[in-house]
Amino acid sequence: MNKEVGIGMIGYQFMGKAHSHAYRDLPFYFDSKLTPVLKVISGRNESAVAEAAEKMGWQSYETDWRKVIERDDIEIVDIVTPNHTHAEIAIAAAEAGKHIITEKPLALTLDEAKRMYEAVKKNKVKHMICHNYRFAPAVQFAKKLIDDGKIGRIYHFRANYLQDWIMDPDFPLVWRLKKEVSGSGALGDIGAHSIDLARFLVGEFDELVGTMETFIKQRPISEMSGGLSAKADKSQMGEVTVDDAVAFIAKFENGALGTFEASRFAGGNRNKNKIEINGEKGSIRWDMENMNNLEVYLASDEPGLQGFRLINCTEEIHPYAGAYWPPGHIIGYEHTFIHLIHEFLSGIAENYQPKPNFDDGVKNQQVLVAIERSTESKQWVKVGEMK
Ligand code: SOE
Repeated sequence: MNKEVGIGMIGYQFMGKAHSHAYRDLPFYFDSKLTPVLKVISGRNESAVAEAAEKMGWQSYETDWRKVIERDDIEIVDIVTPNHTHAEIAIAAAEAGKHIITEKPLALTLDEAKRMYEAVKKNKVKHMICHNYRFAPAVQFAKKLIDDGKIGRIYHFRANYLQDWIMDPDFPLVWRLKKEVSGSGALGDIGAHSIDLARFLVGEFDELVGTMETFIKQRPISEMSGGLSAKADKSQMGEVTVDDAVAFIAKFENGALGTFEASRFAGGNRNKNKIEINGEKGSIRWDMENMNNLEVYLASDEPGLQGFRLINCTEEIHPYAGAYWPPGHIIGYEHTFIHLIHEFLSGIAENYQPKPNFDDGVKNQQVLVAIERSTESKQWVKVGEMK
């Protein structure tokens, strides 16, 4: 029988659901040497958090996150709250000796992100940031192909992360549209995922130039937390203080060239998280909306048969896939979180520091800051110089 590990989750909405599901399903498919126990979930709205606790299978709930961190039976604190709360909660959790998993982006500012990283290092706890898309079997397999030299030297990394959920001008001013709560808009919310995929598959950023745009500058003020098709009464309007879209080009330390676009104004694209890599020996394409598939082109294929082949990454040989069903039986979005949490629990059980972690969160945040600086200055910016 595996040792049990007590989980305390702060927050309970969209990501709370994704993480709760992952803890519950994980032991069914993977042996992480630790069995997660959903001890306590917290949120400020008592009736809503009580309902979430009941529905998602948590043993208890709290309305003050500090009570979660004080509990001796909690070894892991999972932070799924809006971005402006990550630093305070994570630093308090680290000081209480808890292992920590945090939603992305790591923090509101680079300074906060660095303080979070210092706190986890000082208190010797394990930490992860929830860039779940790297855990799709097809993305992990792409990484293996690159590491095995199948693609050769990488020339291009191309990413579009496109959504359209705020295109309606009547969509309310939710927290993701307020800089003081979210840090940035499309940039940190979805662009950060593309940046993570780039760092995972290609390497570190050297320099970049970019620009950001806010198309709808005023929106109705509303108490709504912001369901995807929310509409609000327009009697009171407030300012949108984040970007709606961002585009940038980058050079990587290894000489590859990157082109990136992240937008919440790309009509018809619900969650189009797409990448393409072109190297000296081949190319790779992946798209989250068909997440089990990887398109691979190998220049070594015989003439006449060259082109992108479609690989359904559901075979035993594809990372994580063998834990589920026979080949061809696909998995989905929620499974990327299971894989990430499996990696986290394995890191704790086997005493290694899993990735992506707070160090990756800081490096990702440096790229976010560089894009903001470049937008202001209209100049190329060195990512490593961001303080
Ligand atoms: C909303 O844009 C959102 O839920 C992001 O916050 C997530 O990180 C992304 O995976 C899906 O879209």
